[in-house]
Amino acid sequence: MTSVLILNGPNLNLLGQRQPQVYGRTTLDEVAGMCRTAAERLGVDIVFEQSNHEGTMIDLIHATRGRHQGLILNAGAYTHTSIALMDAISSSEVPTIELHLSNVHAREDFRHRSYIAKVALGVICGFGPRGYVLALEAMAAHLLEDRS
Ligand code: CA2
Repeated sequence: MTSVLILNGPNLNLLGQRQPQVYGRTTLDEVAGMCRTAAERLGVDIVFEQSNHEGTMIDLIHATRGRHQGLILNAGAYTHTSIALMDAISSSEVPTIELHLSNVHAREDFRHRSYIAKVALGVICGFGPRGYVLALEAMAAHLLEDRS
């Protein structure tokens, strides 16, 4: 079955526990549950991961080769800084959707730059946890449906 890796970056393990005014009250475990329900409906397998470490994220992206057909990536603050993550996505050639809970374009200037967007199929931001489901729907459509 088509498999999608959903990878979350630094500090996202704190989701629902701190700064609810910015990131809401839904925990990352609850987001994972929403993704599992959506994946079942869409007919794709998912693996849901989180790491606070750039190198671990790079290893997980390298390991998509032969295992996962798509990557949904909320790289957290590494989005705005990491050429290394950008290079990992390019070298793995895995179709990638960049995802953010918040609307990064309505926030500080330093969040407007994304190295991930340069190598992504597309970007979804500003829809909170629902963005994960939207990203899965977009990825399933890209991988499973006629793209003409
Ligand atoms: O909006 C997003 O999803 C972000 O990727 C979240 C990152 C931020 O650096 C990006 O600019 C946008 C921050 C993740 C921090 O997550 C926390 C969650 C709850 C409490 C504290 C931090």
